[in-house]
Amino acid sequence: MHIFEHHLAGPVLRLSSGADEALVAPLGAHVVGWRHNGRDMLWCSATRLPGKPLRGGIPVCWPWFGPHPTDATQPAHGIARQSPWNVIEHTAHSAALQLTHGDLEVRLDVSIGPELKVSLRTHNAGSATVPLSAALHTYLAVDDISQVRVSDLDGASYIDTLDGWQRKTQNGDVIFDREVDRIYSVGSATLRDGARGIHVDGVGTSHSLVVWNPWIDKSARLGDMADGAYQRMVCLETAWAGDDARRLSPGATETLTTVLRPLATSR
Ligand code: TA6
Repeated sequence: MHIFEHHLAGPVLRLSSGADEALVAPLGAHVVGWRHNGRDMLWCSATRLPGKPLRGGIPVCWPWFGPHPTDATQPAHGIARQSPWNVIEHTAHSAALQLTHGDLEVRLDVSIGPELKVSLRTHNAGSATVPLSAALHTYLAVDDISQVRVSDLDGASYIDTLDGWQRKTQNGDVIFDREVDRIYSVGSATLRDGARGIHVDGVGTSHSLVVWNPWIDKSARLGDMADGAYQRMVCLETAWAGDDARRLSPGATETLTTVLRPLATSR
């Protein structure tokens, strides 16, 4: 098994497809890097807070998204991203990792090709129905936030978590000139960043997509985002969040998938 040391994420698996590569840390089943056509497609912080997950890549938010629904002492975005997962498969271009949490068994599959595909499959091995929310919390790298547009959400409804969780309707492109933290009732979105672009697709497994940029003040409060780093990242997160949170019956299995598909560079 080809494992090497990442300077911030610790031991990581390397996946490759031609000159492209992806890095997956068994700690958190955390995709911490993806290079496509010689470019870093995912943003990662240059610093890491002690005892906190590395900010960036594709953190796994599971088995709850956001604050714990009833217990404020629990970590935000669940336990998966801070847990050691078992590596159960590793080929040149793919990896599978597994974690058990109570009656829930979860498997993460990552594969690299012309696109990056990440799937999170949860099985309820218990005898009770379990509430389940999650997100594949993808931090996309962008050249300049002022040029970024999310171009296919016009008319989509969303929850604005920064404005009393009010339900609103998107008017035109999503642009970033302030903190944005919204749960869109869609299954996919396309981000354009100047001549580049990427399509984030839940391939029918999700009906909620979180769009987040912390902007200046929130970034400063986070402690692991350098000054100005907010200008080089946008999160487009395929999720089970808001109205799309799930309830998993005994014996049931549900899968949340995100496919990240680079668009041909437009000149
Ligand atoms: O997905 C957006 C969000 O829920 C934001 O509200 C912000 O909290 C972000 O996730 C990062 O959360 P973290 O716990 O990783 O700092």
